[in-house]
Amino acid sequence: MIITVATTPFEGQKPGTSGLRKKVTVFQQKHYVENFIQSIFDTLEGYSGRMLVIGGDGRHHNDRVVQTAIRMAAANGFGRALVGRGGLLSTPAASHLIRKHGAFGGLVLSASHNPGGPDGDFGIKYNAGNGGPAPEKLTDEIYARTKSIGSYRITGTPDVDLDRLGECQVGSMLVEVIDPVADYAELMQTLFDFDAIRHLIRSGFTMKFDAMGAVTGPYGTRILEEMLGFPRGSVMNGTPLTDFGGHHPDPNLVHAKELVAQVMPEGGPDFGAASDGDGDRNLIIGRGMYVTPSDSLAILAANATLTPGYAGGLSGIARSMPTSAAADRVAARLGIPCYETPTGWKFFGNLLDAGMATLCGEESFGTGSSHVREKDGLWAVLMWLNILARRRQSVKEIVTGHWREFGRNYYSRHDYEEVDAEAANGLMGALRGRLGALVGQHGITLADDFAYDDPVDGSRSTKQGVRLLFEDGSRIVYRLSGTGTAGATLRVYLERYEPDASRHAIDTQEALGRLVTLSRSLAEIEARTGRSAPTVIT
Ligand code: VG1
Ligand code: CO
Repeated sequence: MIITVATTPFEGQKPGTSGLRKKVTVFQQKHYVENFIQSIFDTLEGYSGRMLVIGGDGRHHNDRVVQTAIRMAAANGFGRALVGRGGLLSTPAASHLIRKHGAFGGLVLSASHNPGGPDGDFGIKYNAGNGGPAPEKLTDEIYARTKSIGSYRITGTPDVDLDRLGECQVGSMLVEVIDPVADYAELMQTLFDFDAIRHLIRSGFTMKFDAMGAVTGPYGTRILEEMLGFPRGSVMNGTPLTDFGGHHPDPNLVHAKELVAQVMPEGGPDFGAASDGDGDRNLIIGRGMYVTPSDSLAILAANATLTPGYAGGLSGIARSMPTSAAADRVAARLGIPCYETPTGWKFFGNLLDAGMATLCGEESFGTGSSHVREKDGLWAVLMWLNILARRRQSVKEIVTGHWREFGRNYYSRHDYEEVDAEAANGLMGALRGRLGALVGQHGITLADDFAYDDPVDGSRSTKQGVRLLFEDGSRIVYRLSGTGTAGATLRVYLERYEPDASRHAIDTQEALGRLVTLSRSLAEIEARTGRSAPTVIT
């Protein structure tokens, strides 16, 4: 039943910040998916007879790749495959399943926040036995293998019926199609006080959750509406569609505008939230108050003990380097360490496994904890709901109160999307070449290219973003995206700390105005890319 198919390498099968991401049309080339999956299997050792978790965010091509992955897992000697019904699994749910069942690893099919549909993007990520994204060492090995691959193994078996729960045999591998939501929902109940949230709802508290036509629809509907009792319709865009209903499933103020328009005005619901394509990101808003992801991490950390899962306190906090230092202030107050890692969730894995950090966050709408090894959108929503249920204050009151206590880190990210790749690399190269010369200018006290030494395994990751630190504690950070599929995206991160509560109500872009102007001139953004302004501001 096992067929060995001869193949030749494809160029550019290099995993980026989070897996291999390309246009759907690239993945549709004959052997493209097979080459990459076989390269993953060839790089792993000891999986014979073990379990593989398989699922994705339901975007175009998901169904085909799930079937291919099942056949290849069977042909390569896995003993069992756990597959979400309909081929669906959110990224955090997949992480949980790997951990819960002691699986060898998992394949998560998603291009996350990137657009879907036949002309959109597709992606494949490999998660290891701890439930977390493959570390850099492993993705480097996988990439090396893609360059020399000569054949792959696959069974000649028919498609598995993914819509029917239950077991079936594919070659010598047992396939189990499971409810994608059940285990995850059970885990959430162990972390949060669902009764307290039910009380809050009965007192008249309202919310809207925007699943953006992506994978969190079934998770949000089951947990928020059916289990907690929010009225039907609280979840919007709750049916996963192959093109996300035309949504760009990136939960920020620009792409979640339907939600923002409902929640921000007077008379809107008390709380609004959204998640991305694969369910690992979160957007949190209250009436008249957008919570930046950096602030959200800090506020969750400061209030964590109000929730059952974290009542015993936190061992530490970790944030990606470009994320604001708001969480650092909370960590200092709590007397726990705060770690600064490169961008991408894979860098949190070791800290979580070692019990050194409990909460982690990224400025890119990613927050999570030691409950899984991925960022987790609905987890963040439920943690906010639990805190709101205990504090009985509005989101706005909680956020402004936090600023009064800890000071406010004004924060914004400016993205220059799809710029010419050569120009973008030239810009970064020029900045790197001038690091020494920049110190002393404009109050810059430190200019470097961020490098990270993992405190657990000692590995070093270099070139993780150019940082400019100013004498008043402000920062500008420049890095190129590792998740885009067309040209290059330059991300510029801006941060300024304001301790004075009488200056906490300034518009963010205005508060950061001087830094914004400087960020453009210092890096010669317009001269080098032809862009006088960013395409997305968050
Ligand atoms: C972006 C974010 C990063 C995040 C990554 C994956 O990466 O900046 O913080 O971990 O996306 O998120 P980049 O390299 O484009 O800046 V997800 O939800 O798209 O898997
Ligand atoms: Co995502």
